[in-house]
Amino acid sequence: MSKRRQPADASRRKFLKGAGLVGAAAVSSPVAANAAPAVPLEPAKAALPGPLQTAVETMPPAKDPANQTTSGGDFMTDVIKSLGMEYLMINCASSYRGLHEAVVNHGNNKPEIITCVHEDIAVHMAQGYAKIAGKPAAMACHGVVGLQHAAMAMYNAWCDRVPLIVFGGNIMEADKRGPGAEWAHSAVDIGQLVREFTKWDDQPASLQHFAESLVRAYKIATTPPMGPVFIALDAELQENPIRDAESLRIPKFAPVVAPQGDPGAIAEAAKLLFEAQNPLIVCDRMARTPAGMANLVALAETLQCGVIDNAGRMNFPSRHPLNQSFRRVMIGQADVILAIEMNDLWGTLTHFSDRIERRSAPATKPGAKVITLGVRDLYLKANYQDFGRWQDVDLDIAGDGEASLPALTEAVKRLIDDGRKSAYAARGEKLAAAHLAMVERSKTDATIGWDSSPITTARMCAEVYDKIKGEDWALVGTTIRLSWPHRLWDFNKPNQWNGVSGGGGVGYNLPASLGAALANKKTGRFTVAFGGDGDFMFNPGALWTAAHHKIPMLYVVQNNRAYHQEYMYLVAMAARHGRGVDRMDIGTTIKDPNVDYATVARGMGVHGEGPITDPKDLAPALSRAVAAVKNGETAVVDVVTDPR
Ligand SMILES: Cc1ncc(C[n+]2csc(CCOP(=O)(O)OP(=O)(O)O)c2C)c(N)n1
Ligand SMILES: [Mg+2]
Repeated sequence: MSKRRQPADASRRKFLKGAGLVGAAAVSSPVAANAAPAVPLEPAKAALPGPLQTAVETMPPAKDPANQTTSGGDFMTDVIKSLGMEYLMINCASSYRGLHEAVVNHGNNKPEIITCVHEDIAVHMAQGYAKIAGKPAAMACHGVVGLQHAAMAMYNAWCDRVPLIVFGGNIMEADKRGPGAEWAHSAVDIGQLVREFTKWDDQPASLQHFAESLVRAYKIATTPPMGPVFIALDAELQENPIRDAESLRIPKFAPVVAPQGDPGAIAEAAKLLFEAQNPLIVCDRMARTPAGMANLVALAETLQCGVIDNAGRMNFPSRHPLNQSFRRVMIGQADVILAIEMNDLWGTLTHFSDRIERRSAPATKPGAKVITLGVRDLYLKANYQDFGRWQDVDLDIAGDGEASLPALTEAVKRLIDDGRKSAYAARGEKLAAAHLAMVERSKTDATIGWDSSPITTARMCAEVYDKIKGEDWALVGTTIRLSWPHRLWDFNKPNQWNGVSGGGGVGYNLPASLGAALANKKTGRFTVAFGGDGDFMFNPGALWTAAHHKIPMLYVVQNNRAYHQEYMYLVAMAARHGRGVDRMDIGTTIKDPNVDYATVARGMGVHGEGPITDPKDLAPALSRAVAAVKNGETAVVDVVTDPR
């Protein structure tokens, strides 16, 4: 008999019981070796006194639990694997312990479990991953408490139209719930917590129901407009033996072929664009696959028109001569605007200010025609208002942007004759010159304050680019309003960029970048990201996951020691109210004490550099960090920047 199984000293047991210091199961578990195994209650969980102990001590012995040779979780694992999901991001919890154990043992850790220290990290990782991998990851969380932590990240993914499969453990049958926490963690309708920002949810009541619901959920999540879905996992269903193995069937998944715009409407759009003097393309969450960028380049080159890319995805090469993203003035010059998969069309076509009072005016010129192409409005919900303000349009084509572009390009090509071709070429040359001027201006602007300390964000971005431009790099995160990479770097490949948070929920950048890095790890792509210090402080624990799972990533903390955006809002508010701005750092700064992010990083087991205040120290620190990343590590570089 092992020492661990020695019966506890009777008087000590009595004392501990009396003091209420240990749970009932902990007291009663050291049974004699030859006694029938006790009901395997969870130690110390729900440490309720008195009645529970009586119940435990008088419980009849259970049937030998080892007789169970299958579990519902095994079948669930098989269904998850059948959909090709590679990863399961989790923060472990008893409400889905059946699935967890089955994934590890029955599935041989496939899908691979990614251990996360907060549900917000797990969901954001899955969001960042999906945008690079082009397919969803699964995420599992603990009943209503885990799901409440997951919720804001799910909202970001919802606003970002990113497919995620979120599982939440639940115990549906009240008579099966153990005392204490299992009640507090269960719900009658757990999906209700996140229903307003998921595309679909279900609570399967049988294993076959689970299989059909998961395949349906996967299909719904990955059909444009994409989004997160939620499946409640009943604990009994996961943990109990499979009783009806012969009748269980994994449904066949056939991905939906993305819907294309109606041919008549496409022809009409082509005619409007063909005839326009100054056609303009604006786009946002357009490229879903590597084909997206090439499709957009083909249309823009056919028309020789400008493209304003709001950069929700890697839509258009940054150095393409037709890229006019930093020339918003073009919106006011265009006579026909084609808006593809726009998130906030009104916001893009409108001047808005809230500095004196909230005011707006159209940025378009009177009579300009607006064509929309996309699936954005095919699936909306009422409560959350992320659909943005109403925008008048002239031709509204429902169809996936990326999938509809080739037909539109062909329709334009059919209209173009030689005369038009030369007019288009002249238009393209003017745009190319304007693009070059824009790039040159960016380079000049970037030199302002080059040697100053704190370091300018322009210099930070230029120095980072210098170190990574020879790699097969992907930028997978930037701080709010950090436009220098898109102004200075040469983005020319699909997946070199994957957009932003979607819902503007801070805490996205660090874990989502890590999720993207996980997807990039397979391809050997070098992952780089910038993140604010404020964002970092929401989820620093993501770095532990980076170390534990050996995910390489260069993460540059733009450390302005503030929630600077909010600081600026406060300054504007004080100015508007005619009051002083000298106390605006109250509640908006992260100093006194300053956070040492490199030390935090090292504490989590990843490489740390900084804080870097002298710009001359930046290049050597980045070299060391890049070397660490190439060695398979995550490296954090803390750059103390000016507030811009
Ligand atoms: C969950 C959440 N909390 C608060 C905010 C409000 N907010 C918007 S920007 C911002 C500052 C973020 O700080 P940091 O990442 O350092 O970026 P900075 O503004 O300093 O560039 C905050 C707190 C938010 N958008 N989301
Ligand atoms: Mg900041």
